[in-house]
Amino acid sequence: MTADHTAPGTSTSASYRTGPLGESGFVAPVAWAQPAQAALATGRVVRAIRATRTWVMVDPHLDYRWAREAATSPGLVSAVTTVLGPDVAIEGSRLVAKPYGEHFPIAAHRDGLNESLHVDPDRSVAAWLAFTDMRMGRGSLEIRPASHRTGYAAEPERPAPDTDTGGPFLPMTLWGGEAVLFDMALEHRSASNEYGFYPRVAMSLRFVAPGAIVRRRANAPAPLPVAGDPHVWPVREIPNSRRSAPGSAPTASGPQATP
Ligand SMILES: O=C(O)CCC(=O)C(=O)O
Repeated sequence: MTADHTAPGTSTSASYRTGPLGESGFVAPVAWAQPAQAALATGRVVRAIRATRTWVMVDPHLDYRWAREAATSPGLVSAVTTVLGPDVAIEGSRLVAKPYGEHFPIAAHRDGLNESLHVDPDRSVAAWLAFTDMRMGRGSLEIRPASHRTGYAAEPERPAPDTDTGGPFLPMTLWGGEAVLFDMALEHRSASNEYGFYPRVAMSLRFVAPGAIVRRRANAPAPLPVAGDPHVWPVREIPNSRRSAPGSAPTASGPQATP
């Protein structure tokens, strides 16, 4: 395989990348709201969940004011532009609410590379926003520090044998209103909500800098610019021969509806 056929963020040997967030591949906590604001937003999320009868929403930042306000909060956007530079857009988002007591784990995966999306992890960053407090047993995000260093080459369940980045998953302990930024190629997962008797609510976002998008599904909504020049978002297409990257879509085996 020549360098010409190696997609951004992939590695085929023991060459490691560092990425925009450094050796650990994550930074936390990043404040995106005051606790009271996060609680207010959670109330709106719960109303939307009841109205739509779904625990998982795709791209809520396009449809809901509470999601747009959270995604564009000054604290969050400032942290993202510090990492990616002045021009930043939201490529996509996902809201996951987990009802108390339901079996609803999300399997280990990496963001930014699946059958309908490929973004360059060196020009993008993922954010996970806690709306509710994320303490022990609440089904918080668990990340595997430094697992991004192999790029997209290593599957979550089967790290490449030449890596030394394997380690335990680290549960994120966050208050509502706090976020974690992490490398698109960092392995992460979450468990079921087994504590607290009320839903746990979080929203994940994919932020991109210009040139980060390698491939997206044809009908994907345009990236939403949130900082800098809004006229810099051409989608860079890649040849069909390079569209066979291994999928890494998360599998949520929990409830998809009926809140
Ligand atoms: O909110 C969660 O439990 C995890 C969400 C996630 O991993 C994702 O959207 O990629």
